[in-house]
Amino acid sequence: MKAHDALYIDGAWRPAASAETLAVLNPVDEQVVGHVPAGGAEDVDAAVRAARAALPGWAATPPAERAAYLGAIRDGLRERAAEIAATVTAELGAPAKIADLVHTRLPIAVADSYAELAATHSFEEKVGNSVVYSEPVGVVGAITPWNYPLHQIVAKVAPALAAGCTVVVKPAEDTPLTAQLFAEIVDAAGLPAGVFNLVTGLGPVAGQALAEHAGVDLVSFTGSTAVGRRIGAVAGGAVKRVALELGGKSANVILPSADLAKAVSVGIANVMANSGQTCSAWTRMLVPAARYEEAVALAAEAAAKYVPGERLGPLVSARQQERVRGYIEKGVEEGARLVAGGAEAPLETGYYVSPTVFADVTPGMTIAQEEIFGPVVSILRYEDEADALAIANGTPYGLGGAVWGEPEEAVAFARRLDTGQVDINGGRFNPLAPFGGYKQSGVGRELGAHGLAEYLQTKSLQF
Ligand code: TXE
Repeated sequence: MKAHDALYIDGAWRPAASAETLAVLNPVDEQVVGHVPAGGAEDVDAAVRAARAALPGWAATPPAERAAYLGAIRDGLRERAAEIAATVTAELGAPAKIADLVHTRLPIAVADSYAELAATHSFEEKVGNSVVYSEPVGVVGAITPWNYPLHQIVAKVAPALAAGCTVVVKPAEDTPLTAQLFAEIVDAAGLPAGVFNLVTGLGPVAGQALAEHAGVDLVSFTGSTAVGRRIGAVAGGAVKRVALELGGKSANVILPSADLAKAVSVGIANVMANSGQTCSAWTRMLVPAARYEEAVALAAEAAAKYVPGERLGPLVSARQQERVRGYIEKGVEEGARLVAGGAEAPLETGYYVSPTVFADVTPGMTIAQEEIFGPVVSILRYEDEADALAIANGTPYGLGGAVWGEPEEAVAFARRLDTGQVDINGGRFNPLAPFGGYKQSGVGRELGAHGLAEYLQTKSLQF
């Protein structure tokens, strides 16, 4: 595994101001797989200055040319797909199949969608006696988490570049190697110096410096609600744009008319994929009382197929493993019935947590309210549709969700959910569909034309 001992600023790999480095661990064997520089405020400042200097030129580059650069980035991602998957496996612990199918191919599809959108989007529009121009917001500070190391970066950088913005990325300290690989690909695509910059470092140091920098016009953050709140406050105080993609506690609502076996098995797979480290994961399964025990038995059986170390990868870090085990203990303490898994670590080495299913979960329990971010599913029973709706909407979050049942009924139910995205009878990922939260799950949308709009501001000329 090659790792850079430098930051990518103004079109070149440059040493950080301090010689301090951060070790990157493989969550499977707990061994060090690389070191990256611990960038600080001085480095962030250099990166933001480079992005500002590059802004006028990039903003004035015709959208079709920006689209061509995005196409080159997409091609670079395709060419180095195997390396990307291996890097994600090394620093996140994702099993090889998921590293390829989800962590590599999905962001390639997103990059592709923006290469297309940059070329086809209309950046000016005639409205009556006015012409309305969509112009780039400016310099973007992108702060990304570790759960989808490449996707989280591409979902911000691709629309920002398509819009004509320049970018400084501060990736998560747990997964900076994939970010460095992405920077290499951007570099090879030949973008003008300063359009894309990468500063690795700690959240409260490099991340905070980026969010607070006066030269940043928009902060796009994905991560915990706690940090998101602070970033929102900083951005609000400075009157700069902000996009926040935060936590979730999404409901998988199984209506009486649903194919129960399918809804349960896809529901379990949805949570176990990426070991539960997905902000939109369907962590609450809502089942009609009449079919409750049947669903519980099916769920326990489905979960047991996710063998830790085989189909189920570890969590990203010892810290996350401890956090998730703490939630499992809390679930038991509060009286939920454990039907699969448990808090005990299943393997001696690696940050694994067993696939865990709780039955008899009531809506007020901690495990039914807080984001666990591990392979843990809570099954709740409901009496009628009104009850199901109140439970589904009864958390501070509203990011994803699913409804299973007769299609018209399922759509009608989904329309009443306070959430940004709902899969009907197991929908497929669509890189053009807007993704983002209602309520405390965030502000703004990613992906597709809605994602592009986050990076644009409008100017109207009247005639
Ligand atoms: O997140 P942090 P953590 C949730 C999930 C998880 C919990 C904690 O519930 O269990 O958050 O994860 C940077 N100023 N999600 O602690 O700290 C940090 O360096 C500026 C949901 O890892 O929010 C990283 O780049 N930046 C989620 C990014 O913020 C700061 C994905 C996210 O890290 C900062 C990840 C600061 N003061 C966790 N402090 C999702 N929505 O998908 C940290 N950072």
